Amino acid sequence: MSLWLTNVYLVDFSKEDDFLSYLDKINTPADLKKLDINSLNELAVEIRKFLIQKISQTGGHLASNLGVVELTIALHYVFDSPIDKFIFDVGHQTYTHKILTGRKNQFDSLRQYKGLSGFPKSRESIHDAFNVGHSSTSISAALGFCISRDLNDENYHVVAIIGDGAMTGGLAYEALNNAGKKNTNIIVILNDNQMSISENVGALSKHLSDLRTQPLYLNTKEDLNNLLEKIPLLGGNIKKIIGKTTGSIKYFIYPDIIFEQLGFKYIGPIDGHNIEKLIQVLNTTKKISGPILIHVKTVKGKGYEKAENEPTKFHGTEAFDIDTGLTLQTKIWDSYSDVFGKAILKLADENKKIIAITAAMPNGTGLSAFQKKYPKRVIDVGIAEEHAVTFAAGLAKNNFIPIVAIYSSFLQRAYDQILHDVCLQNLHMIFAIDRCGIVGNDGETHQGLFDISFLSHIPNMTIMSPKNKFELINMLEFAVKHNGPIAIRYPRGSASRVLRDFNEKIILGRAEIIHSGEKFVFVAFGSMTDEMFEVFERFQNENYNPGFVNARFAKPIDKETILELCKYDYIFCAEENVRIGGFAQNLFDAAKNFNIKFKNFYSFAFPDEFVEQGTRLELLRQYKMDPQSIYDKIIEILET
Ligand SMILES: Cc1ncc(C[n+]2csc(CCOP(=O)(O)OP(=O)(O)O)c2C)c(N)n1
Repeated sequence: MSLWLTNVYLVDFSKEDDFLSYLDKINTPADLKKLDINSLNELAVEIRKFLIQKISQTGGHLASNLGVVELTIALHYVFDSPIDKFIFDVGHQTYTHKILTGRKNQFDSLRQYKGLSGFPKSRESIHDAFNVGHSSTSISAALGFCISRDLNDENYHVVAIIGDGAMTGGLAYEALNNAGKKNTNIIVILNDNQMSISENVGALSKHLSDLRTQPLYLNTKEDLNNLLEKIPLLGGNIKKIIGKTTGSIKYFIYPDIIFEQLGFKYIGPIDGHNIEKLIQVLNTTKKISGPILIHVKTVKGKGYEKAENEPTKFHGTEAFDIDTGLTLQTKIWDSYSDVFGKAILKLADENKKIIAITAAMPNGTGLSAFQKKYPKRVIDVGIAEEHAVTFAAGLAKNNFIPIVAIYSSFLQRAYDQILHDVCLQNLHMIFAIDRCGIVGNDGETHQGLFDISFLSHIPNMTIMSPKNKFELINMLEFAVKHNGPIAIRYPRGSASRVLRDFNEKIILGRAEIIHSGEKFVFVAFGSMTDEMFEVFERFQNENYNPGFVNARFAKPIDKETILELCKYDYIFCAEENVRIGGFAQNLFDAAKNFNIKFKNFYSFAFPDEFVEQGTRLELLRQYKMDPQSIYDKIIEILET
């Protein structure tokens, strides 16, 4: 049992009495500041054990959090939160920060309905300076804090903490470019573990690994002399070296470092697991003015062997067994991502023009097998959704068939690229939109509840959603043959097998009539088919004869579909999207455009608000979209 923490981070589990002896005493960052270095190191061991135990029960972002334990301790030791501001990028690595800021007792509810969020939330704590969940925002937000601080003549430190993965996002460079020429004190900490969710990609990643191997951070005069002696070996790269003493740290200005060229003083690379050195560097940094970037090297999954060996698997994990590292929930059915991955590989075998693009999520989107078989035809662009779409548009313009596989909430980033670069030119491109609807534990930053709305407004765009796994395969085949931009949205989790015997040929804009009934009809879009069909069957058992329609398309919707629906007195639609701009609204507008009037029209969809974390069922119940609530509402309507 004691073997799951690696090397020096090993805890002796036989001494149960000692467990949490430091952690128990830490409720605020001020408590931390009373500890000496040895105690801080002990505390780091306790935090690791705490994280592994808690996350093994709740699930969560284990590997990323294990990597920043020492860094977070050092930050809270040196700076004075909440006066000083920590702006975390993505925010999935803030568990130690939460522990140190009075939230350790809430970890049993981590990522659960009404529980502790897995991301920074100002409503949870004054120590969470900026809410986040999507990548590459930290430097921009931090700069906003800095400039407002300067305008108010205030005096505090602002620290952005960004991973090397998040640093592949364009927004980070827009911020660096802006900050580098501002005479403001901003500290950026680059947490470089060489990993995004999967291995990090791109030229910057290569640049960082070059930096990792060069001892640019120097602590003693000896180090400096040693390096100077080695300069000829380093070739002409170093144009200017300035050894500068500020407190006990010396740093080099090394003009070939991208951050230096953007106007930042670069310090690093620093061992991100050495608390003493981190404290020393951060203390010195506080005294240096202007934009500073500290390059910290960490190991993703540090301390838990299984996570160190498989950082991608443990980036975000379900509950797992600590000894074996195996997830507790055994998977019965394929997920939609799995179905997509297999189907697209088959299509790619048949059509050499098919190319898949992922924004740093080859595993999550189900593209791993395709990537393995055709490495040149699956392109991971990094966490760069905007670029992914415009890059794909270039491919499409040259007669390739790009399939852009991106989660719904991250595709929000690329709205203008979809509009301006793809739809305006009516390019044939497929958007495979995963994680549509409720995503569960990641909460409001990750819910995929807006894609129908933001895509529906764009001319030329076609939007589909399958009722089950078989229809996803048919829709992909349809999309490859279609001419123009086309989106297929599907949810997280096990792929449905409902209505598997219904597979009428797909016709653009046409719904699939599952059952022609009388008086009222259910119209289900995509992932709500299961729930609506359950309600439909219940009514059938109660001797009603309602109709049931699988919508298939949110845009366009053809006249035949409208003519079929308008024969009913009541139409009940359901979709996992916000109501505004969603499928039902499109259907209603389509009828209007054909000068056809529906008699009574109802939609079950999400309201105009952000939906918090919870399981899909918990949230469907909260928003009265679970089968029982839908049934009750329909009875109420029919009886009034
Ligand atoms: C815009 C956006 N795209 C994708 C993601 C999914 N995502 C979450 S964390 C992550 C990798 C982040 O890597 P890094 O910044 O290096 O942090 P690490 O987990 O390695 O510490 C990705 C791709 C996201 N949160 N936001």
